[in-house]
Amino acid sequence: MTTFDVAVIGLGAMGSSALFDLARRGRRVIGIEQFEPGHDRGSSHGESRIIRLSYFEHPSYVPLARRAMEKWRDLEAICGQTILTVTGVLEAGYPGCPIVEGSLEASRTHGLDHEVLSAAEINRRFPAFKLPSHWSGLYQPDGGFLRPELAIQQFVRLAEHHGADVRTKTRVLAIEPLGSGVRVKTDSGEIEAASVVIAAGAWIGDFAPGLRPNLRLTRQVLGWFEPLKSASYAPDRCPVFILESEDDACYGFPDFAGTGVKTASHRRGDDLASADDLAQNGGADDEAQIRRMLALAMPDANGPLKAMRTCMYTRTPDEDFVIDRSAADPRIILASPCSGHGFKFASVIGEVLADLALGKVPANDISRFKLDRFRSQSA
Ligand code: PYC
Repeated sequence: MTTFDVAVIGLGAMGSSALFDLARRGRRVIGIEQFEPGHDRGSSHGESRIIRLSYFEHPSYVPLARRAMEKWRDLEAICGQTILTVTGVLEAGYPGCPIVEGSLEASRTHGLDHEVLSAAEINRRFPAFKLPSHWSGLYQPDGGFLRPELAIQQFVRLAEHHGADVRTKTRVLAIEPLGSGVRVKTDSGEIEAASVVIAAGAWIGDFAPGLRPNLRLTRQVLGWFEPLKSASYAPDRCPVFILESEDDACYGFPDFAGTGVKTASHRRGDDLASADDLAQNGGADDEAQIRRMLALAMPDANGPLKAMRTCMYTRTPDEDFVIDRSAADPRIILASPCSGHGFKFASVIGEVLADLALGKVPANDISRFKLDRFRSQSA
């Protein structure tokens, strides 16, 4: 039987990055993926993902975001492709809304570049927006968007270049701790590794049943709309945006690829019983829901529908990530429930996971993501 230093299960955002980091360090590593790298069945597809430094969720994410930014630039330098485009990020909403207040706190705590703007100032400066007059916002110039499918494919390609064994269309059936390592049984054979990183995204509960009660899988619908005034939505005029009304929070991207303005709700999402239940379609109700925010704050983006697609969030009760050793066996590392805001960190989380898998202490503080914050933690 082939033995490895580390087996990485799931080559989505976190797994592909960990695979690359380990392979680059010269480790014998295998990556196992049930579909193909960059597939559209999980949580890491859909053309664009946000990257931002001012982090409304909590200021303690900021050092991780800074390191993620460096690591994305590092990936670009190695692969020669543009993964990260800076457009600035605008967060705006009703007076006192948690997103703007949270970002302001993170900006002040960490001395980040930012501007606080009234609705009138935003509407004047960025013609993409017609925000209600009582709203206000925070603009961070250093944020922008990432290309998720391209990033994952590059991580996997580069990992293979450094000697990683990559098995796609291979389903993991069981993970069994042994005295000498961990056995991974797949539908096409078995391998053994000294440690295992489980980065299976929405499927992680299949391998860590103790974690499952703390996870909620939701179906998220992404919509692309043809802007009525296309010049206002070009990436040099329209920043990435996150907008918070009293009953929803939506995020979106300028029309950088000619595919339309992409918008989706961050708060809403129907529960899914299983990750295998995700259907690749949106319906009239989904479209109407997304259009409500466009009508309220960006009416010139509310043009003909160009596409709708779905993806999944794996939500924890506090919306913070899980990155920790399994309570059942410290050679098993769990990562990837990221509550819909994790992709931007994939570049640094790969480094963190590689450190954990090799028994090192990661340079970044990941104490916020520990399993023991859950009551049911026997993962
Ligand atoms: O990744 O920053 C993010 C994000 C916010 C809302 C949805 N994704």
